Amino acid sequence: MSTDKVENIARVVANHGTELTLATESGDRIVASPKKKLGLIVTGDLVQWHPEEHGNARVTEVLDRHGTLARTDRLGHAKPIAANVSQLLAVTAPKPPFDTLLIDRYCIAAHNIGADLAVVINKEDLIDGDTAQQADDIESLYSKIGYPVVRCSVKQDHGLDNIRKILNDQVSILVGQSGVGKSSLLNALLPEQGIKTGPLSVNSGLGRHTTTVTNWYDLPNSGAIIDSPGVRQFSLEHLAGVDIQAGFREISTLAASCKFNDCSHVHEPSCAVLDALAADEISAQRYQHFQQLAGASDPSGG
Ligand SMILES: Nc1nc2c(ncn2[C@@H]2O[C@H](COP(=O)(O)OP(=O)(O)O)[C@@H](O)[C@H]2O)c(=O)[nH]1
Ligand SMILES: [Mg+2]
Ligand SMILES: [Zn+2]
Repeated sequence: MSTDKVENIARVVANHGTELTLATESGDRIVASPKKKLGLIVTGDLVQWHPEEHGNARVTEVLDRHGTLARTDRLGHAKPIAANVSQLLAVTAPKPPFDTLLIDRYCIAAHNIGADLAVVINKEDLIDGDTAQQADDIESLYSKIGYPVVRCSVKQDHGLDNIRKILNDQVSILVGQSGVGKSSLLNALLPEQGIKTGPLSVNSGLGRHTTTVTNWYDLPNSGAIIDSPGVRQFSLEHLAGVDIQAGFREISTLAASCKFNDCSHVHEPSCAVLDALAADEISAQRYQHFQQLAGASDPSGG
């Protein structure tokens, strides 16, 4: 039987290095190897494939991508984590401690790939006297900027319906520190999939690294969700200063009113950002994170 001419479209639902798992249009899962020279194929990619002899399958082409989430690799280049992402779900929790600098990095990443972002405050059951104010501050800060903020406790099965609403019609990727409950959340949303989660390790307070491959899961009604191990240490050094600034929506809007086009918002006269900061109209924390991340970025855009 000649199988040469049969080309099909499928979604990459996992990348195991040399082999890809594809979800075909009929919903089957098949394992396929990419043709040489196709470059890095990531979870979320749509590909063309054809069957080969002995039950093998070959990926022959990668279709155009949108929303490729990338981080900076060891050489300072962008390394794709997942493709065709439309929303980042930035998960945070009182344990391991809230990390707003990381949330701000995800805001930048989302903006630069044209994706939405929502903040999820998980482990509400662990919020106590010390962390209650921090949770409230995160909620008011990010909602004021215009990001949806949802609180939940996967453990107590609370708040998950609000998350389901945010996930509708989106390809969302779960991002956040290890141990905040990303895989647990996924498990609660898709109990039939049996996703591995890790207990918090006693020593570090961080979850065990149980997510080893970036996986795509179709949601029951519409949309999909991606769980990835590549989002924990998430640096953005491959982005230029202008990309960093654009990711801070409220600062970027104000910057248009600064006297100088190339205003760094540190010492210039008639700086709309500094004026807003002095008037308490923008968050000092966000401003500080902006300066920290813009200062570390590649001025040439790398
Ligand atoms: N107390 C509490 N623990 C949770 C909650 N959600 C997840 N966990 C626990 O946090 C640990 C890390 O979860 P995991 O889903 O592996 O985190 P991931 O690294 O972000 O994927 C596990 O022991 C979970 O049982 C929650 O809402 N409350
Ligand atoms: Mg995980
Ligand atoms: Zn300025």
